[in-house]
Amino acid sequence: MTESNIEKRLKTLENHLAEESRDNPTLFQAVQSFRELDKIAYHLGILDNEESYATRVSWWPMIAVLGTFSAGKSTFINSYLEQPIQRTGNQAVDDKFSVICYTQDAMKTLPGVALDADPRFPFFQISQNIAEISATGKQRIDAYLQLKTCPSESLRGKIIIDSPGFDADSQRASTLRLTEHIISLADLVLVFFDARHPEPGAMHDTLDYLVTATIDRADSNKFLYILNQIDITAREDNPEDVVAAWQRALAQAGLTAGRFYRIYDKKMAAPIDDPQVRERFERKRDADMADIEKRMQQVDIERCYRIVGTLEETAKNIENTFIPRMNELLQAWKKRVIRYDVTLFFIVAIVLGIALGMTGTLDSLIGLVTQNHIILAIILLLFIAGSGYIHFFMRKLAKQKIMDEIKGQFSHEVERKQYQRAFNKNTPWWKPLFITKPLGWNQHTRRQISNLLATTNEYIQRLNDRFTNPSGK
Ligand SMILES: Nc1nc2c(ncn2[C@@H]2O[C@H](COP(=O)(O)OP(=O)(O)OP(=O)(O)O)[C@@H](O)[C@H]2O)c(=O)[nH]1
Ligand SMILES: [Mg+2]
Repeated sequence: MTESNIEKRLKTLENHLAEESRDNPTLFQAVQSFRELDKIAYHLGILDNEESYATRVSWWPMIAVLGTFSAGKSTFINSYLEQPIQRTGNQAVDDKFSVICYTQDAMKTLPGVALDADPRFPFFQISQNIAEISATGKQRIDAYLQLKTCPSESLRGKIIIDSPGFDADSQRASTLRLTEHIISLADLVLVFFDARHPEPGAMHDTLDYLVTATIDRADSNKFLYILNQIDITAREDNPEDVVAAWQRALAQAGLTAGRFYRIYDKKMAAPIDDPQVRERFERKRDADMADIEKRMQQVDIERCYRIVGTLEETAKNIENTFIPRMNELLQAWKKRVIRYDVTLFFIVAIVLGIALGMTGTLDSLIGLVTQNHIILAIILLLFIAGSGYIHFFMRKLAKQKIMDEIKGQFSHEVERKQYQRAFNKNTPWWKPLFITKPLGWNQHTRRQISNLLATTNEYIQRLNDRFTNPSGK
């Protein structure tokens, strides 16, 4: 038997998780739980055999690094990873987005299409979405994206995206769309500004785009605004003026408090002569850097909880939402079929009665069938066959009606599809009308779900032990 695509994807996912998080097996085990849930869903008709709940969660949190030209985005990433993975320089260096992910092996750069060929999920999805948003199709992915692998410990459990310098005025539409897309996928967005830039007020459009547009989002909490290269300002008579000008510009763009950091790269920094100034700069830098790194560490922890949370929610949803909803749909279908059947039965009876009565053939017909039992049998057979035909036709008609209703009721495509598929599975010709309990839903499946929920609790406990360490070990 050849292995299905979904099986291949799940195996690659498992391998990658095993390689990356040997000391944290919870996520690897979560894949097994997703597999169990898949089986239940196949049974109930919620999922197609080529689908898996595991492909609907993002397994690696994405940290996107955005910002203006030469703000030091790539330098920051290199220093975070302690590897010279990204080129840096004072001219605009990057013209592509680099998706950087963990490997045990050597550093490697692959073209954007590799994202498509690589079944490790997040890229798989990203590339699919990028193909959707860039009208020119998949070939063009190479022009915007590259994949880099890097054996840095700090990269375990996350993906970092380095982006080309941002300038709202000159940015190509496709890059803007890609930026937007990456922002929406990312779990944490670091927005870099360059303290060397003398006039932040002049960057109106860029600030609009990077600050104003992000501040009111529901997920605005995931944005950190970073003023980089502030070592340069140490040379000014009044270093605070530069920061103040930036703060004003950002406030004008809508950022009033918090999440505004000031850092510089220790290695790249110009030496600061005045020991007092140096001490002050270093202290601020270290404190802010620690905050930023903590948030980067946090996304790894958050994703563990998020994934286990999704598992739990999906399992609960089957029992608490899907089953009752399916039951309602089957009830509605039953009622509709009965209504159609009864209506048509009466129409036929009345029409026949009138026809027979008017033509006066009713009496002779009754006479005929009471004498000749063969004719009686034929008429009865015809009646049964006719009603049967009509009944099955009505079942189909009612099914179509309910299918249309499903279409109207579920605006979310994934949800709509699963109800349509399951409803279809639940209305085969042989299924008695009065059984409105969804097929495949029984004591056994119910127990499976409650076992799964117990397992997710164990996962959460284990994550708590690992990350919060309440026992003080
Ligand atoms: N003084 C100083 N220079 C820095 C700092 N960070 C980066 N640089 C220098 O600034 C220049 C630009 O850095 P990059 O990391 O290439 O900037 P980038 O944001 O990736 O630039 P693009 O990818 O071209 O948009 C390089 O020459 C770096 O050496 C810093 O904190 N202080
Ligand atoms: Mg760069």
